[in-house]
Amino acid sequence: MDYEILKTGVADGIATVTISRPQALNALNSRFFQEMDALIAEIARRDDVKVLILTGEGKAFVAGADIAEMVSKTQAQAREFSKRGQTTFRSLELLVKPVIAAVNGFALGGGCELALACDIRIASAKAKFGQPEVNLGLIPGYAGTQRLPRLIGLGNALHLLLTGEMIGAEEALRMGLIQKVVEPEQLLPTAVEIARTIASKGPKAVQLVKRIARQGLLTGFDAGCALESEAFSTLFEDEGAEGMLAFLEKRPPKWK
Ligand code: CO8
Repeated sequence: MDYEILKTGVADGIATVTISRPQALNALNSRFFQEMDALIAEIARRDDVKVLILTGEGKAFVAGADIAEMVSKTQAQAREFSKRGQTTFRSLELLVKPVIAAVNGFALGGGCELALACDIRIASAKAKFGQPEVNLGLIPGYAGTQRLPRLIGLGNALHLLLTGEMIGAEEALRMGLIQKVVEPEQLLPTAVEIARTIASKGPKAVQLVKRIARQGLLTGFDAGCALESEAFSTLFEDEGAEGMLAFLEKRPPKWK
């Protein structure tokens, strides 16, 4: 598919994708979801991509779902629009390769929900986060009511969801919504540095960590531990054997 909204670049195992619809603060429209589905499928199959970085062009990461597109929807269409977005964001979460949100500016409504579906969130000191749907007489529709409490606890989540308040990057860091705050010019270099670190590790181990940590939150502790032992053991006759041997031989590992 030809991407119009997503500007993509791949270097050194890292795909950097910029959401580019700055005239509407990168608001999420139907075209975005088509492109995002295609992008996720492409990243999944490309052997030259190990980590995905998502960022936004201009002063927003994403300022929410496209209100101009949503305003005329019927109840049935709104349900479909919500389910469509939930499915795309779930695919992003299930993508075997780690995804880093590099939040450059406004991450509001659907934009905050997009960041929540990523694995790691870092932000520019200029970033602003919020779930302002209640200001519009709406609620989040891309699983924000579900991911936010799981990520930052019910009290913090309800505070954001009920007040619609916009918070800065430092407050988001304090709540555990994001993992790091950096100066704006350091945002992409920092994201790339984190991505490079991840890309240098055992690729199967990285994919298993993502899958099992996420799965265990859904299935519970004991089921998660069972998955962990199973996956742990599969690495022994695989890249784990090379990793441990390389350590003992005092050399860098050669991953397949
Ligand atoms: N949708 C469509 N257009 C938008 C959006 C948006 N979410 N946000 C900004 N824009 C447009 C503005 O209309 C404006 O367009 P124009 O220049 O043609 O007038 C342009 O982007 C620039 O925006 P502003 O002039 O408003 O820029 P400011 O710097 O003054 O303000 C804000 C920036 C504070 C971010 C402001 O634009 C704003 O409040 N935006 C809306 C934020 C919001 O409410 N987001 C939540 C939307 S609802 C949602 O995301 C629900 C998700 C689940 C959907 C489920 C499906 C049913």
